[in-house]
Formats: sequence, C-alpha cells, structure tokens
Amino acid sequence: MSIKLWHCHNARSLRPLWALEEMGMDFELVEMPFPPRVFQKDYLRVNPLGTVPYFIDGDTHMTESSAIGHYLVERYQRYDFGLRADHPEFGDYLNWMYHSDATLTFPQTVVIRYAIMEPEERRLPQAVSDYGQWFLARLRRLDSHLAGREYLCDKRFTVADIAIGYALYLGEILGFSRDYSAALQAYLERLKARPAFQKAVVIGEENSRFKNISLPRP
Ligand SMILES: N[C@@H](CCC(=O)N[C@@H](CS)C(=O)NCC(=O)O)C(=O)O
Repeated sequence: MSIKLWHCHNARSLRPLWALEEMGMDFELVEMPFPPRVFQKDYLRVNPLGTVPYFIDGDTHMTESSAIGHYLVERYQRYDFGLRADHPEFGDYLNWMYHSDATLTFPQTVVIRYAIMEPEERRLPQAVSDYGQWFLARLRRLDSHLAGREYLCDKRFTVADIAIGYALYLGEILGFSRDYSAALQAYLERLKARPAFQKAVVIGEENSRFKNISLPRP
C-alpha cells in the first residue's frame, strides 16, 4: 500500500479521507489530536507546516485538501468521481474545487482561530463576527448554482461536492448552518447521508476537541 494520510477529526483532512472512502481505495491512516503542532509535536517532522491533511502516495507529497481529491481522480483515472478536461463543465468543476478552500473555508479558519484556538486574552470578537458574515455572504454563488441541481456538476456526485461539502459541514459545526438557505441545507444533508461520509466523519471522534463548537452569536 503506498497511500498514507494524516488526519484530525473534522479538520480539512476529512476531504481526502472521504474521497478515499468513496473510491474504495486502500490507504494507511494516521489519526491525530487537533491541533497536532500542540498535541503531537513529532508530526512537525512529517509536515513542518503542522497542518492536516498530509498525504503521501509513493514519491508524491501533498498538503492541500481539495487538490488531493483532484489528484486521486486524475492519477487513478477515477472519472466516476470527476470530470475529464474535455467535459463542457470542466472549468466549472475546477472552479468549485478551488472555491471550496480559498473562498469558503478560509474565512472560517479566521473564525476558529479568534473564537476558539487563541487564549481568551487574544480573542477578537470583531474578527469572529466579520469573518462569519463574510463566509455567509460568500455562499451566495453556491446557493444560486444549486437551484434545480442535486450536485455541482454533470448531474452527479464528484470530488467537487466533497470539497464544497466539507466547507458547508465545517460551517455547520461552527453554528452557521442556521443561516443557510433551504437549498444549502438540503444539499448538505444529501452529502452527509452518503455512507462514505458517515464512515469517515466518525474517525477520531472519541478524543476530539473539534466538534459541537458554539460560537458567541452577535
Ligand atoms: N489549504 C490547506 C489548509 C490546511 C490547514 O490549515 N488545515 C488546518 C485544519 S482544518 C490545520 O491543520 N490547522 C492546524 C494548525 O494550523 O496548527 C488545505 O486545504 O488543506
């Protein structure tokens, strides 16, 4: 077996873990407490950034959760979970893949840092509130895209749904789903009902500090 994934419960490493489960691939999983740079310092020898995911496939080493799904589709020709470059919706598919982390997960990480991770005296309620609103505003494009669609591209489930679905799921953990539209809520429920998601999401749950987070509401 050459694929190895380092993972923390509910962190972005859920994206590649979910993708590997969907594809039924063999892999070795290293599950760690979050954040590993504090609770598993030897992980810094594997990934000096201290972030998860960390993914190895032979000589390939990757740290970007959405890119790993894209890699798996291309490297293993798993177009049952992705779109080929000559597909008319290929650009749209790639856009959702990148949108998932750069546009939708990034503002949530500012919220997590300044509401939860920093010690009390360094917390920034203004940043938590502003970046929370920013995240919700950035869902506008997804919301209108989902009108009349069950999945993002090609009328079927792909790794783009995993990438975007994780951003919505993280928002749910942080309490933002109260403000999701009915279409976003239904889409998230559809994704969470998948057996591969249900198998992946519970891994590491018993020792996790990264669940049921309730943020101060404005
Ligand atoms: N852009 C990267 C970000 C990876 C990242 O920042 N992961 C977070 C977890 S969601 C992390 O490991 N944080 C721990 C830390 O910064 O110490 C991705 O998409 O995977």
